[in-house]
Amino acid sequence: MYTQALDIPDASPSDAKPAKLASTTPAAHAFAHPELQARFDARIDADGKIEPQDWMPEAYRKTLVRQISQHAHSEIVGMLPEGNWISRAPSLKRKAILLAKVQDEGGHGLYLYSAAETLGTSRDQMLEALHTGRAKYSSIFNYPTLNWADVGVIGWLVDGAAIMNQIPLCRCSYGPYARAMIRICKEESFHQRQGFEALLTMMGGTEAQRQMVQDAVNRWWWKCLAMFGPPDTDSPNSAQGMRWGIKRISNDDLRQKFVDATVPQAEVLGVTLPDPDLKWNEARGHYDFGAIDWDEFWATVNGNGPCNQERLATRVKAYADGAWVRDAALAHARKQQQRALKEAA
Ligand code: FAQ
Repeated sequence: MYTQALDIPDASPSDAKPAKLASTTPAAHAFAHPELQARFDARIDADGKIEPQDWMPEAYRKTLVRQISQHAHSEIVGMLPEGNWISRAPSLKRKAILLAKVQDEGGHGLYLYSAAETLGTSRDQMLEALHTGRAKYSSIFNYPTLNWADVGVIGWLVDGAAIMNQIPLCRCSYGPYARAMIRICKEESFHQRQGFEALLTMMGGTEAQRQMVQDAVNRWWWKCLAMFGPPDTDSPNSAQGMRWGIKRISNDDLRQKFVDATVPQAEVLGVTLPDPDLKWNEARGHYDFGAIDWDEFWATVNGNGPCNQERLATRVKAYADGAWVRDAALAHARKQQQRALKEAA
């Protein structure tokens, strides 16, 4: 269903582009390592990969740690809204699918923390930033899942938006992140399809079930459009991220691709997307859509969404409750190491 090519669109659907592409690196750093900088720039310009052992500008490293750790946190916090429904799934089949999906999200978080660790930041540092509210995670996971249809809609729309954003990341210039994304995207594709299929089943059911789906779509649609991040004109990180080959397609272009791909799917389902301004624009060759409430988005990103406190508190408690597992694993590793040393002596 989501088979977008890994290419950059030649014609931009949006008028607003990230302003001027910034230079690759802060001048002072380039001055300190001119040869290394030149080699790095050449590799980026040739669309090559940067690996952990390669020299890289500190700003590139910092940007990657920021983005990859936020992405990892999103996957881990993203387990919570759907995890809430595992014990209440309507059938054994739906429960098994949901269990697998939520476990996948946990796995994605772990691949991503590992990718970020290759940049020299420890998992403890990243988790500390999350638990103290310094690190961001996706706005979308701060909304409640009120009924079973929300689980289907998260698969269809949230995973659908995530795939649209993540397929281009498979070509990210940083090797470990790009490689992690390939596997993640394959799994996200299953997540999206199972959500669509669950909704299709409900839409073929009773009037009450159809209303549940429509209600869930009404509540999630605009939040999913905001997930792609602020408009290109208000996106401070985009220009540099694109220059470095970390981001490949801008926030607005991805949002537009998502709308264009999703409208026909909504027609197949028989649901109405809650936007009176949504209509095909023949001249642009894209759907026009209404204005996103960016005040609500920023309030949520800044900690004031409906579930921010609950989500963070749940993660902090899970981390504290898991302390004995980490202690036991460390004690076991120490014992193994001592045994190996004794045997070698
Ligand atoms: N929520 O200058 P930009 C998933 C922040 S995974 C919160 O445009 P950038 C799977 C942004 O960080 C979903 N904050 O930033 C799943 C920046 O703040 P900073 C997560 C947001 O980095 C499905 C500021 O706004 N996916 O769903 C959001 O160039 C179902 C200015 O923004 C990823 O993380 C937001 N929505 O572009 C799991 C993908 N948008 O850091 C469970 C990787 C923007 O300067 C169930 N990340 N901000 O303090 C990316 O592609 C990029 O980082 C963007 C933002 C596109 C998210």
